[in-house]
Amino acid sequence: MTRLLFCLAVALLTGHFTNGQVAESVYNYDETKVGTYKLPNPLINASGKAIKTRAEWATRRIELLQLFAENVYGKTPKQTVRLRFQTTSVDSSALNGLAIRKLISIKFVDYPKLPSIDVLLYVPKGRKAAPVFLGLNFCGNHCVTTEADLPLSTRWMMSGTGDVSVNNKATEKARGMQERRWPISMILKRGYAVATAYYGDLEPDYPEGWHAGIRSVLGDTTRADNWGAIGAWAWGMSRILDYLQTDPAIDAKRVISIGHSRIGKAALWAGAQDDRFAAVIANESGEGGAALSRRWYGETVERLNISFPHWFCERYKTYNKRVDDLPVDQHELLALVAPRPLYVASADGDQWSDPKGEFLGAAYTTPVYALYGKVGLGTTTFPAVNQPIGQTVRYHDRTGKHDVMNYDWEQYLRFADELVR
Ligand code: GTR
Repeated sequence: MTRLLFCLAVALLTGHFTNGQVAESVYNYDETKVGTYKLPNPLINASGKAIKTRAEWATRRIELLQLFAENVYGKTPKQTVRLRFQTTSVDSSALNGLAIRKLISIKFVDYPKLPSIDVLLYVPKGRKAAPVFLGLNFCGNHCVTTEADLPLSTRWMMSGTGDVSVNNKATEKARGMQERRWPISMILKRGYAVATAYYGDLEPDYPEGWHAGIRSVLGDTTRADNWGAIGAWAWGMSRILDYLQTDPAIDAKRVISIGHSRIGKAALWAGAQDDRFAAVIANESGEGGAALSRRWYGETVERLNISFPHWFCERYKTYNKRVDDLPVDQHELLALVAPRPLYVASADGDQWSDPKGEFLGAAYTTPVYALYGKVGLGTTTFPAVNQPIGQTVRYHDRTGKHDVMNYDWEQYLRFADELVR
């Protein structure tokens, strides 16, 4: 009873309910109340010098990466980790003969106690060196497909409704649970491979989860700029890319980093740091992703840090009540993808992610793409729903809720056809 009262008091004080549920009503959804804010200029460096050339941008880019590491995501450890790629299964006629399906375990040679990253890879049959969409998944590889022979992940799983996990272990009920978000056959038919792995292989998604993941052996937990879980997930995407570079079935120069929501934040941070990613797609990545932090709308930096204290670096929390002091804002993260193609997407039923803030994040990359003679988004006018816009940088605001729908994939496939192939 006391515990219940305590939880209720905490919930009322912080607007936070358990399981990451948030009393969204206490947050601003009124455009007229957003107020004014001054964004840092990606083309003015820390000493106030204007950046005018690609060579100067190359140096500014490093500075921005450092600022994001020191203040937002934490520093990604630089040391090379020895990996062993072990193919554990190959089905040369998966999904009704559409694909070759492989399971690959990425093992950490020097840390045998760490869980491996278990990659599920589909390659379109009959295609040589396929471009690939690489994205982590929320609930284990068995969630993205109904194929009965795919082993259930044995890792820690978030509790979910309908017995999809019991005592934080996946059950058969989770099989295919997020199949709709991963239209694998549709993607394969367009000539692309799909690579995915459970984000919990890198770090289970709860505050103490780091003890069971890569951050237990890499980094320095005493530092205010130590990497957070998003950093760990992003790092994992680069390790999967390390594997993909060794697989002749894959065109490793055409690996697209993709992610939804918190995994979209990770996909952006991965694509910003690792320019081997040919393009980046952030689906409804929201606060700490594509949305401008200084815009007071929907989720806030403070809310993010209270609900998910393990996602970012400790120093990020010091900006909870003073976001205007952040030396960066999220349009500069997006600009780090330049000159590579970037897609930012929102949903009108997902105001928590601040669609307009995501749009503006994408729009304000314009001067950086211009340095490369490229048109980024090409407009600062927020488009109507279901009206994809842009050139090297693209954006849409889909009707519907916070999710990944076929509509989103149709745009991503067109974007990849036009810009990545
Ligand atoms: C929400 C969080 C968002 C977003 C989302 C998700 O609870 O507030 O920032 O990351 O979770 O990952 O689905």
